[in-house]
This record gives sequence, C-alpha cells and structure tokens, in this order.
Amino acid sequence: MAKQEEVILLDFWAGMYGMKVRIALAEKGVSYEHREEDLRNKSQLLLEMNPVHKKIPVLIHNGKPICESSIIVEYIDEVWKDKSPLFPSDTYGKARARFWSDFIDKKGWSHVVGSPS
Ligand SMILES: N[C@@H](CCC(=O)N[C@@H](CS)C(=O)NCC(=O)O)C(=O)O
Repeated sequence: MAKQEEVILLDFWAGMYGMKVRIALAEKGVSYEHREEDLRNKSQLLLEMNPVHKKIPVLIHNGKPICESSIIVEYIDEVWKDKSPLFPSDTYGKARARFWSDFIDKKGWSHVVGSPS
C-alpha cells in the first residue's frame, strides 16, 4: 500500500509566488490542503514554519516545511519525479530555467503588479 502523503500549502489566493507552487502541484497531480493566510494577521503555523521570512508560500510535506517558491518548485519536481518534469533534464537547460525563474522573481512580478513608487 502506498504511503499516505500529507501536503499542506500555506498561501494567499492573490500571491504570485504561491501561484508558482500551485501550478507545480497541479502539473504533478499532487493532492494537497490549501490553507489561506491573512497576511495582516499571520497564523502561528506560518510563523513557526517560516520563522526567517514569515512569508507565504510554505509547503509542509509530512510535517516538514519548505520555504521560498523557487526552492519549493524544485522540491516538488524532485519528490514527485515520475510525473510531468518541470525542468529540462540536461544541466545547461536546468541552469537556463533557473536563470529565468530568478529573473521573473526579481524583475518580472513588478511588471505584472507594478513597482512601489
Ligand atoms: N521570495 C519569496 C517571496 C514570497 C513573498 O513575497 N510572499 C508575500 C506574498 S506574495 C508575503 O508573504 N508577504 C507578506 C509579508 O511580506 O509580510 C518566495 O519566492 O517565496
């Protein structure tokens, strides 16, 4: 019998970083519990699971937290590796994918949601 996985995503519906994680989980067909956070009144669980940044998204896999959306996406790809690869398999392709992911994190969202003035 397959081991039961517990997957919880601490998230905020409009969060662009959480959206990356939701897409990755959907591509892999992973069932998970979505827990909506109030970012003005963060839950004790969020503060415990991400004490460094205190931000969403946080993936909690079998009780263990994974923080930072790009790190979470790579984690998902490695854990559920038999379904829909999210990255190219060759090292150079993987480096290019990471470059663009990093670019979007640093520059891209400001074009989507606007830069603070
Ligand atoms: N580098 C982080 C950024 C996460 C982030 O900025 N999350 C925002 C919501 S989209 C947040 O939790 N904001 C609450 C706060 O800054 O207190 C990632 O990639 O996960």
